[in-house]
Amino acid sequence: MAQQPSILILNGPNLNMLGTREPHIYGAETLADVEALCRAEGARLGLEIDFRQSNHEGELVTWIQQARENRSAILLNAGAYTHTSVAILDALTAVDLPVIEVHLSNIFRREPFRHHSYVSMAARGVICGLGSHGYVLALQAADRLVRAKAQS
Ligand code: CA2
Repeated sequence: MAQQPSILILNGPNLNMLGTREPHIYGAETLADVEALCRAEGARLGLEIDFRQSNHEGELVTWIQQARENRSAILLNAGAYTHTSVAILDALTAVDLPVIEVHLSNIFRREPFRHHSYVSMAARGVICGLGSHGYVLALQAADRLVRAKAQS
């Protein structure tokens, strides 16, 4: 592979608030801490990391569409849009890249409305309930998928 694979890491609404409230659910780390973890793991694996957050559904859709041009895989914590957004599902389906869905909390131990994920229908795998370490595990999974595809 000539260039480093590039991984788009997208974070949805309210994840910019991490570390300020509800640490018993989401942990005490800020989103900047999660980004630093991802950058460290990306450097270890030889992956370029593009880490973003938006509170706007349409902006997330646009970023997913643009990933087709120059990204190798997408890690997505769509926040509450996980449970509501057909638009994000459609964008993920169309982009034709490996998608790993990540959640900090274990959505299956929470309210019933969090048990259904539209994102899962387009995801190769889902990691939830492991806090920020889930992002690290998801990057390892993306690395494996991308390198296996490059060899095939
Ligand atoms: O567990 C996750 O990662 C979630 O995607 C987080 C979303 C939630 O709607 C999903 O059901 C599960 C919410 C993120 C909001 O994060 C906050 C953190 C601190 C203060 C306020 C919100």
